[in-house]
Amino acid sequence: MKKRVLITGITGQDGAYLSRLLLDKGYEVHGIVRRVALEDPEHRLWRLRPILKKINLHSASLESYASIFDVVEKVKPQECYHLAAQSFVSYSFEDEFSTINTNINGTHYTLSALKNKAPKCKFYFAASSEMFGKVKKTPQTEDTSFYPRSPYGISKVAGYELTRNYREAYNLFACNGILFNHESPMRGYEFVTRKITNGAARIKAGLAKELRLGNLHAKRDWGFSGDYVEAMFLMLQQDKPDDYVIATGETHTIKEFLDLAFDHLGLDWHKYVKSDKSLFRPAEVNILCGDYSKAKKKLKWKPKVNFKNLVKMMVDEDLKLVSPHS
Ligand code: G4F
Repeated sequence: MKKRVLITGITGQDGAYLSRLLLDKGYEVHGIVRRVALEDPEHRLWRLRPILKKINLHSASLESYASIFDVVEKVKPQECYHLAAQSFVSYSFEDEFSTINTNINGTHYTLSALKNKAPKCKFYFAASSEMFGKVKKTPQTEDTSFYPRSPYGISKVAGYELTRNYREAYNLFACNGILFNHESPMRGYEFVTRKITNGAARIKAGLAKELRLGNLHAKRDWGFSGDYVEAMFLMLQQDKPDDYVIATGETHTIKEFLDLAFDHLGLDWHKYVKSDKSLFRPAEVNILCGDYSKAKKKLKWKPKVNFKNLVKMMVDEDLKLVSPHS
């Protein structure tokens, strides 16, 4: 009998990589999507297109306990990866209520439905390095205290605590993956890495003349999503549930990302990048750098794709997309 897995947020970057990984491992993959996604698969399910026939999609909303409960009752998963969230930090400042309500309630509903209908199911929560916010120390470990700087970060701290509490109070096999920024050619266009690689490719192809960005001084620890979903999987294969930092241990500025991306195309970014004050955040996270020693020791996990190759991979794929016939 195949193992049944339920993935919330299956339409996103991580959902797409994780479903492929679990299909390869012989799982029966179920995913929760919004009803609108099923009505508009061309635009909303593009990341899943090559595997659509191999997975089972269920319509439900993170805002409705009843809808999550129904799917959990129907699928009775043995593993559940809760990736769904309003995950764009910048937008969380504009609509803090919906970010906080959806992210916290969605996590709570999923945990509660599992407790009631699939209490043996192993649960993974997509926690985030945004929880460290105004960092207390560098590099950040599982023991570094949180100081979130955005409604998004606050919602993730609450999700993290809910996950821990369901583990301690209800004996659920529940893990927090404290994932640092992770990117890929399937990254959404609103995040800075994809905005840069897509922008650079469009400039190279003559489709754009400039790229407007906000704070170029922020530092991030950027890894590859394909590597990070393996860590999620490994967390749920352990004997005991626990929390893990998943990172590369390296930090780079947005400027360094620009250098590599534009250099790769033989361009000088200084000629094209324009500073746009409206893209600065009201409260910024200046530096993130993760220490993944615990994951290395316990999960035997380490990142495979380094910063330079990640940037190159993303630029190459974006160049193909903007100039498909060259
Ligand atoms: O790419 P970003 O939007 O990612 P951010 O805010 O670090 O969040 C991502 O990583 C988190 C893990 O730490 C996840 F939890 C979260 O869901 C998401 O995946 O911005 C990165 C940095 C920021 O400092 C931002 O101010 O890039 C800076 N930046 C400068 N110009 C910009 C821009 N960010 C965006 N999105 N767009 C700009 O034009």
